[in-house]
Amino acid sequence: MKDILTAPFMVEMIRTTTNMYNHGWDERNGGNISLLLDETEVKEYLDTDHVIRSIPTGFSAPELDGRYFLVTGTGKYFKNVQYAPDVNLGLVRLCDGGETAQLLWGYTDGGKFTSEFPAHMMSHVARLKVDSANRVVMHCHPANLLAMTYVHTLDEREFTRTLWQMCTECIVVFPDGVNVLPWMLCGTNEIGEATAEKMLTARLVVWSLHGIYGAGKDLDETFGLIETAEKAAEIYMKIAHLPRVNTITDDMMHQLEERFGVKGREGYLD
Ligand code: 2HA
Ligand code: ZN
Repeated sequence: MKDILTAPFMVEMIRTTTNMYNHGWDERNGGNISLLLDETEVKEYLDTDHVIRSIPTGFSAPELDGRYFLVTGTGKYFKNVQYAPDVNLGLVRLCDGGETAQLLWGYTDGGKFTSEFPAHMMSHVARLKVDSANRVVMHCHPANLLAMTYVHTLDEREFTRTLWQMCTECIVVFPDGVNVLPWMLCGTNEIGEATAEKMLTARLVVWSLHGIYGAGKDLDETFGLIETAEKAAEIYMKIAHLPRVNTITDDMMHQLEERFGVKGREGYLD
């Protein structure tokens, strides 16, 4: 059996949580990540018959029965993942229709998965319906996106259009735009269901006055997605209070669509 700390998925998870912390997106215990793994890759590192303990999830997700996830722990700091991955991360397999998570590795201090586990698992179900290559759900608290939800309308079309106008490449990176949830109590099945519903039409879901969710095929791509939206929000927060002299017009965005072979969300461009 190979050392799980050398597994590419583990190395990438450690690098990503560290990088996110260094970006200031994950203060204290802020943020969480879940990464869907293939059973064959897990079996290279773990005896999958050896269940350390079983943890009730509090929701059902029959679509994910038997699936493996590497997940950040509740109350744990992204800052510390690199120093003690086995305490701050856990590898679980869902069973009983998603109602139980079998711990196969990690959470060695007796901990468990993130409080946002419902939002993560329900979002995986939603994204897998529209993109079978989806593997990652990522949540964090980037300052400018968060700030923007205090001063910008939460209308999804308007929010998306503003972000697209802030950097030329935005419409290319997230042509499906950004969906927006109003403030809701975090850590609940309700916000999980609402997030998953929004994930059916976009890979980015803003939680107003809280943070953002991103989804993608790997950690690098999902990080880059949030990074791009956050950069756009940063530009917005720099210019929102100033007279706008120039902007990226809808005509320019149509040129980008053609050049890069993408299609902006239906009805979002004039
Ligand atoms: O657990 O970000 O939304 C930390 C969070 C909860
Ligand atoms: Zn959060």
